[in-house]
Amino acid sequence: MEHRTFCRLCPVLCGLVVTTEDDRVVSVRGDADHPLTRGYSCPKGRALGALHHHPRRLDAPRLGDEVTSWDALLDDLAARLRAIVDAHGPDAVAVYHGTHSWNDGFGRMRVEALARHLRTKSIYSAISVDAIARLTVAELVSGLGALVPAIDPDAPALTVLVGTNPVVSHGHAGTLADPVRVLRRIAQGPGLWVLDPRRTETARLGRHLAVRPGADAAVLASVLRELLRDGHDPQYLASHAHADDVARLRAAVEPWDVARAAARADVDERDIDALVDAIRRAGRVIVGTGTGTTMSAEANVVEWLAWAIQIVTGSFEHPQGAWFNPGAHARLDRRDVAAAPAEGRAVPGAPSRPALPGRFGERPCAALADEIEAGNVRALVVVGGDPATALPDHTRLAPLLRTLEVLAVADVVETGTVAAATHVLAVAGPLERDDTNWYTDWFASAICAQRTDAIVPLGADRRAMHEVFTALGARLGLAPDESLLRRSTDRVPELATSPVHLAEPPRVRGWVHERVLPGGRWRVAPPPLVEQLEALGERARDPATTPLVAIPRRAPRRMNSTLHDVARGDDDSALWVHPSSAPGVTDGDEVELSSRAGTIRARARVTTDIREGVVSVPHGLAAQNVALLTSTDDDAVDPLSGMVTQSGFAVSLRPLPR
Ligand SMILES: Nc1nc2c(c(=O)[nH]1)N[C@H]1C(S)=C(S)[C@@H](COP(=O)(O)OP(=O)(O)OC[C@H]3O[C@@H](n4cnc5c(=O)[nH]c(N)nc54)[C@H](O)[C@@H]3O)O[C@H]1N2
Ligand SMILES: Nc1nc2c(c(=O)[nH]1)N[C@H]1C(S)=C(S)[C@@H](COP(=O)(O)OP(=O)(O)OC[C@H]3O[C@@H](n4cnc5c(=O)[nH]c(N)nc54)[C@H](O)[C@@H]3O)O[C@H]1N2
Ligand code: SF4
Ligand SMILES: [Mo]
Repeated sequence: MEHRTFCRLCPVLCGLVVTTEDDRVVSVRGDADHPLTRGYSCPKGRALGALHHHPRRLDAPRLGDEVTSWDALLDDLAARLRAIVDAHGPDAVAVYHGTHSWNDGFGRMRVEALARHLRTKSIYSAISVDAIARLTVAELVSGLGALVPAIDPDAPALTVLVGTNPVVSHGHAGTLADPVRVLRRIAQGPGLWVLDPRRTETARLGRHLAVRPGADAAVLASVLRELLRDGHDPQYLASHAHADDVARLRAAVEPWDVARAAARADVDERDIDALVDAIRRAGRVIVGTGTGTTMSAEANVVEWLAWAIQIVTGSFEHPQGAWFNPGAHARLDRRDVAAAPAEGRAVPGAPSRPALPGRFGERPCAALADEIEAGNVRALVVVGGDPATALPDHTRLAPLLRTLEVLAVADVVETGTVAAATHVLAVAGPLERDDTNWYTDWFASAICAQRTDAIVPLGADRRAMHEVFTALGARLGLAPDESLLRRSTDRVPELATSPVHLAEPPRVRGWVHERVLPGGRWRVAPPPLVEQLEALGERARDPATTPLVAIPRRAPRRMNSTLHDVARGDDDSALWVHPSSAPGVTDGDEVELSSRAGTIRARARVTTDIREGVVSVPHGLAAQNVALLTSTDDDAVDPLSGMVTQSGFAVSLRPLPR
């Protein structure tokens, strides 16, 4: 039997054809008739069958290690949560949304409804260890944190990528199907520039600047400084920014001349000059960032400067610039959006770390260990995430997870977090559930709503996540929601007759200028970001003086920790290091990498594809868990966003005896 569905491993949302024999998935391939992705798929999506039949698939609900019935599990869980709320208040029950929380549309709707019903403010998600700089800057500059600037694959434009490797990742915020084809077209046409300490698959397609980590802001500031002299669009700026903001922006980047930026980034001045010239010639530009920058200590500043370059050149929503996906379900382009005040909407993050902000209805993951230690969080409900692998300060957090009165984990396979769980919720995987891209439509490369039916029957004693949380909610006084599975068809009526609705036109431009920007103007120089740029200039620790820093990277055949152990998923665990930064280490040697927080062991890949002074560490592995190296100390957390530094932190490397 052949079934059509869409992939729920990442927000590219590829259309797939899944072939089954009885209840076995025998093959998964791209769907050539799918209007959004036209046959494209990647090795992760094609491994969905391997995930479904994973040797350590969760088959049944468990109380700790004891298999039980769903009724017994949910009765016990509900009683414990109720008791904790009664004794300690609702914030003692925390929820952590991981990657596959967003990807299970109906499931997440029910989890959110339950969290609202309980009135807990202890909401955590991977956003605060991934991309919070992006939302923070979007909110400060535009008034709307949900804005995601994206490449239009059908309208190639001059593109500068900073700290992102879309050939592997398919993009960080705005995503790309078939990235090699799209990026090659950009490189051969208007031009592709890639700033990355590593010569990545993406860097090979365009012009590569092997910048030193921690110096992206300097490079972008110098580019902006030059463009503000010659290369911006004065008419656009006069009508879409406040003159005093533009003056402050000019003053903020003034100290960053090209020579200073080049020295800090350890790149040739002529390369920066050439980049400026390319932007001047094209007139408009897309500057896309990624986790290489959102995880760095300068994340907010980089993000802001990337936006500012696009604003001063009048590029946003221009046919040769980035567009903003209004969401296929929300269609923000069809309503009025209330902009956040200029200072944003931060609230105190968590009682034990009051200096860290809470943003967008969430508390920062950086505070989670402290919250557990302080007894503020006593129950943690983990939804589609693996905090034991993904969250920082593993050395402290992992033992604390085991002290929780309740650790309820909704997952599909055994993980480090499941091993510590008191309540294991064996939920449906992507092929076993009805679904909608309700939460991930923002990131697709076009305005596209999708729904799918389950295409294989629920195996063993698993339950769909929305049913599990509906049943748990019922025990805690939350009424079921009969309209749940109709929500996407109610919002997008076309989905009632077709599983994919690609909007016409598939991309809209102009709605942010018309509906979002207060008075039609960008706030191009938010004071907290100007201050952070100033501090960067004064920072005592110049990146040049740190001999070795660690930077993150993604692997082609797994999705963070998912698929690391099936379908050739574990093929990318090596630490990339330049020969001059690893004296005495030969390619393939076992090495030890240490930070002030901890140590991991891995194989070294000694290569000139990475610049000196940098070691590239994969994310998502349990054996080489990079979270052992990260810290949540105050100096490792950004005070404006609550983001933990996971890129560009100091490490040392030593060979292990052969
Ligand atoms: N040091 C360091 N830390 C990092 C990063 C880094 O690069 N370096 N990266 C950060 C980033 S960008 C992110 S997004 C986070 C990721 O943080 P998490 O989302 O917590 O981690 P994942 O590894 O994506 O965990 C996903 C979990 O979902 C489960 N799963 C898979 N499919 C399904 C499903 O259909 N339903 C359910 N319920 N569960 C499912 C998987 O088995 C896995 O346990 O980690 C962050 N942490
Ligand atoms: N195949 C695959 N795809 C994925 C994932 C996966 O695990 N596997 N994870 C998904 C998730 S959760 C996310 S968040 C996205 C992330 O998507 P991306 O942000 O594109 O992630 P990466 O592919 O790791 O690319 C980050 C790049 O930044 C570079 N870098 C590191 N530090 C710095 C720095 O200081 N400056 C500069 N200029 N560059 C730096 C790294 O060398 C790396 O090449 O990918 C998603 N897609
Ligand atoms: S690119 Fe993303 S959506 Fe497409 S097949 Fe790969 S994991 Fe699935
Ligand atoms: Mo992520």
